[in-house]
Amino acid sequence: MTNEFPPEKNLPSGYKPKKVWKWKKGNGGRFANINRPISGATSKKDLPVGKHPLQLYSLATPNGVKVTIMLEELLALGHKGAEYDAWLVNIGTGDQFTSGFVGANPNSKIPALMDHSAKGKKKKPQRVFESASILLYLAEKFGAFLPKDPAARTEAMNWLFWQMGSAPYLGGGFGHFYAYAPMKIEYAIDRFSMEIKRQMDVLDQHLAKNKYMAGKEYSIADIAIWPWYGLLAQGKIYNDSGAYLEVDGYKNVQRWQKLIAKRKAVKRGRMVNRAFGDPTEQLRERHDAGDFKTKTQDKLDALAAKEKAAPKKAAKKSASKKKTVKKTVKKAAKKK
Ligand SMILES: N[C@@H](CCC(=O)N[C@@H](CS)C(=O)NCC(=O)O)C(=O)O
Repeated sequence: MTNEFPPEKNLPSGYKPKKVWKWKKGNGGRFANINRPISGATSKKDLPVGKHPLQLYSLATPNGVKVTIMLEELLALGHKGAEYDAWLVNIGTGDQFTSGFVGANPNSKIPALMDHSAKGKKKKPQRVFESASILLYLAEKFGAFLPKDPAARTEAMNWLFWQMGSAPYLGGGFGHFYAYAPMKIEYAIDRFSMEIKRQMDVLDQHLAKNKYMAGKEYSIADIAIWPWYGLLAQGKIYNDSGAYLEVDGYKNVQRWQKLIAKRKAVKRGRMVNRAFGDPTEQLRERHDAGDFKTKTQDKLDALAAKEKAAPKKAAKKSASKKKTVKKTVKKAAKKK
């Protein structure tokens, strides 16, 4: 490798890549504990299976939210077959490395879907992994959110694949170096800021002429792009990155992101498998449409607190009962 710059300008100063890369555990910033250069399961554990044909194993990161929005949109459209169980996969503690999850996605990344209504020759449920593959699978299964017109359909696919190629620069590139890396590296932050500003401008120019990504129709392209670029435009990811990248200036992206944010299914989808932020917006597991009303984290926490207090109350009651019995016994003894 040729290096035009003096090694003392490297980071750390004097650093030169060795001939062969070696794994140094725990030096990769936030998430270093789950990163490793090998794949496969580290523990044996089956995935839970609920009552619906569609079983989702996920977490409410932008990639996870794409699928929960899609499922909630399908249900809102009246597709009862899209009812699903959503199980929480805690990627911080390594749930993605269990044998069950690796069976659903050998790449060990959320989201992963198992369709128990589509058993193949081996009578096994169909696994679907990679968020765009899941969106396309569901769009084709239910005949929804993918334009019928061939030109518009191709445009939806163009933008769906654009998202899959572009978002890693936002998450793994900009987001990582701006928010998660163990030190701030000007070169890396500049490189990825430039690319993300370019991507936002691509979207902005396209959305100046189109209501939605594929034209007139809301589609899986919007569902894939919004959780990344819509949330970036809202300033909701990577600390204060919205101000840093001056996202308010992308007027057409702002118009589009607001239009999508208003959708009921988008609001619901964002809550599913969410285990962080405001407890009223966290539905860590979803097994029924009614769960949005009764199983958000604030409600579960209140119930747990009540249950915790209940035995104490009961113990207090029985203690005071014992005291009264003792007093009565003493009184009775005195009378004697
Ligand atoms: N290209 C994949 C990316 C999925 C992905 O990166 N998932 C992250 C969370 S957003 C993950 O599961 N990370 C866990 C890990 O890397 O071990 C998709 O779109 O489904």
